[in-house]
Amino acid sequence: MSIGLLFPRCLVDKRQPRIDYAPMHPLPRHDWSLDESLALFTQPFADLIFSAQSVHRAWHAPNTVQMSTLLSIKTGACPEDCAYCPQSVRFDTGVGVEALMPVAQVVERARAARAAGATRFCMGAAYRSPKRRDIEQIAQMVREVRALGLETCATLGMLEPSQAQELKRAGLDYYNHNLDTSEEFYGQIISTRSYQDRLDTLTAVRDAGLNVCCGGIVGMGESQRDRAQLLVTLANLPQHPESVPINQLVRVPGTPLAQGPEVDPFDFIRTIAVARVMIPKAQVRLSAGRAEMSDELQALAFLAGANSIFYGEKLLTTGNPDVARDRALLNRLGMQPESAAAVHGAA
Ligand code: SAM
Ligand code: DTB
Ligand code: SF4
Repeated sequence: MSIGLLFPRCLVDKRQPRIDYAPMHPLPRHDWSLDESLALFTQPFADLIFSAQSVHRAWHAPNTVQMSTLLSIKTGACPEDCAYCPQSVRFDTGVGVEALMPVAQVVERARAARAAGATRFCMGAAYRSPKRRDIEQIAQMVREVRALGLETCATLGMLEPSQAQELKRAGLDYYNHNLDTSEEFYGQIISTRSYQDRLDTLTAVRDAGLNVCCGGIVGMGESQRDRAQLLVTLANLPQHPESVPINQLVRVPGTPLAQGPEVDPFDFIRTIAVARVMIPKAQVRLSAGRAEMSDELQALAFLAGANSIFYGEKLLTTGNPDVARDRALLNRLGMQPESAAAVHGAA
């Protein structure tokens, strides 16, 4: 192990006052065991944060945050029974039903997101899987949003290979499809589709040449072992996801998980840190749940290796910190948003 991994250079070499950890890290691995993942989770907190921060600095600009804005392009009345979700038709959550948005309206919202400083626009739909005519309309959204110089992301449920290919041809950059939790715990949260269905969609997305955005939710009553196993599954995919959203459950009244226990904030941060260590090149996104988090907890998440957020007042149906609060937080931390120029070379 390099001494640089253990001590900042400023402590081992007095001639170099610059704090530079310059750790030597091996290439990303795809052979993680559950025991190794659990060993990371159970390290003393400071040791885990140090490992995560070291890995983060080896692969990423340490003070840059990628910002995605979400838009629900089709809301509510979803036939699936995901126990966390306010959009399932089975739960009375007060979420209104809205048909697929017209393209022009989506483009207007994307333009506003770009003006506010987002570099990626993520279109979410409450589908089990999209129909042919939906894909045609969404492909047009993708073409027009991408023409604005934004990266495009969509999350539409399960996809057939041909649908993934059509979205790729339209210029889609990322597809979000979360495994949410371990295969073992999954059955307690969702009964209307299998873990294998999720993995099959991830394969279709990858084979179409799309970037994969895949992560999970902390706070559904899962154990540390389930969190560790989810990260093993993600890290052992043939190719790591480019983006890993770590959501804290938003406990929406009317959903079966509304009354669940609160997550220990340190356990949430541990999940981010272990994701950073095991999937080192990915953008690890501090995702849902930020509206309930203090600035200090979010700073800890960045320290643990999160380098991406959802940006804008709304997630899909629930709230998110407003733009002014996020701007102020990044400013106070001396962090900056990923620049638009870094994305497609756009203005
Ligand atoms: N219907 C599609 C699907 O499930 O793949 C796309 C939209 S769905 C809302 C996208 C993701 O949002 C889910 O996989 C889940 O991880 C996350 N999500 C939904 N409700 C949430 C909640 N209450 N708290 C945290 N994350 C949530
Ligand atoms: C993801 O991992 N989280 C986002 C996005 N991918 C689609 C969604 C969070 C949804 C939170 C509940 C809501 O606003 O409806
Ligand atoms: Fe439907 Fe997606 Fe919500 Fe599940 S998470 S109920 S599939 S919108």
